[in-house]
Amino acid sequence: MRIGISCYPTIGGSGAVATELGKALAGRGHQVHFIVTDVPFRLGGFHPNIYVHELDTMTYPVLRTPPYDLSLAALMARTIERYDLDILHVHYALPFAACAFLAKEMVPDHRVKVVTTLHGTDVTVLAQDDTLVDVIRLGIQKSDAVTAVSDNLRQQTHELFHVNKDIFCIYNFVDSDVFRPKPVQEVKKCLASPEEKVLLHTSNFRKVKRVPDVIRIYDLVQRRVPSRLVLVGEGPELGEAQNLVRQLGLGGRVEFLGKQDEVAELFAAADLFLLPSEKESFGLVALEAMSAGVPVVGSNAGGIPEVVVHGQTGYLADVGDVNQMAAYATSLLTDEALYQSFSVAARERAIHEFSVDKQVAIYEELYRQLMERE
Ligand code: GMT
Repeated sequence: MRIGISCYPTIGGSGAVATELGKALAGRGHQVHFIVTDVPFRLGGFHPNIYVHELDTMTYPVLRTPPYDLSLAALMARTIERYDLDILHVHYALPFAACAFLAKEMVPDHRVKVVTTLHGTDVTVLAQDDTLVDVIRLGIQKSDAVTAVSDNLRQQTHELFHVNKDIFCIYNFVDSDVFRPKPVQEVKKCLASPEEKVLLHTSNFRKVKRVPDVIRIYDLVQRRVPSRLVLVGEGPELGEAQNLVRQLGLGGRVEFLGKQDEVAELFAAADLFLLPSEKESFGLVALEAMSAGVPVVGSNAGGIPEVVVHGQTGYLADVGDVNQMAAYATSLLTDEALYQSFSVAARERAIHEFSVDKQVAIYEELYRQLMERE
């Protein structure tokens, strides 16, 4: 098949999933065309069967803002025609599904089918903006198929948009050869001393991630467990997080590593992953942690319970209940037998339920069904 993929190429779960999907499809012999504003961050080196079409936006003094969405739609249309795409798979309703709709209108005789994957923020956050609701709904409604990365997101989309359309839940996936428990003593040595545990959190430090809760949980845990907290990522709440660390006197034990491209080694060096988010459609980072054999303690928001099994691969509590989350974390980190059983179960679940092969085959089947449709 010839498949176009559009996504946000910057660091983030949706871009990671879209890029890994493209790589996996190319590895299965499909021709993949990324239609993007930048080379996707997870693309890595050269991959046979992968083409990258980068958007060049026009600037002109009269235009206060470059017509980015329109240029993207035009590039999609051109790529559909030039490479005779069978499928255009866009990740995020906004702006990509709307752009794909426009692109299709530009090539009305072409049989290309549009698949939109909803990743969460497009539905749970952007839909709160009245001015965007109709555009998101249009993109969803006009797609040939719509998927959501969790059942929770699928349901929420129906509740918020009342779209008259089937939405299929296709879970995200993880490469368990990349995210795997490894003897990463070198990395671990840089993060903590041998007797200390490492608690990890990675995110884009937006409010929905509740990074202050991560720090408060750690503050309670470190009173009983010799440990360090490692924070990876950057975003609007970074300053507040740094202030809180200072206020709580945790300066020497909390490490802010900033944005990191290669996180697999950090996951492998961690003992526990914290994800106390207010909203989370899936929680790809939780899956990556589990794949590395790292149990997760977090909130039961959104799709997280579909990934992390409470009491088996981690523990979940209500959003904001830092005392409960800290108690769970402490119990895992102080009971070696319990910890080992969670670690093994976490990796097994990642391998069996969320493998690349399993989930990518589901996307391929969806593409095939659409191509057979007139
Ligand atoms: O979590 C974010 O803020 C980033 C966001 C994105 O657009 O990349 O992540 C969303 O998509 C990921 C991949 O499907 C999911 O794992 C995240 O749960 C989801 N984030 C939210 O729903 C807040």
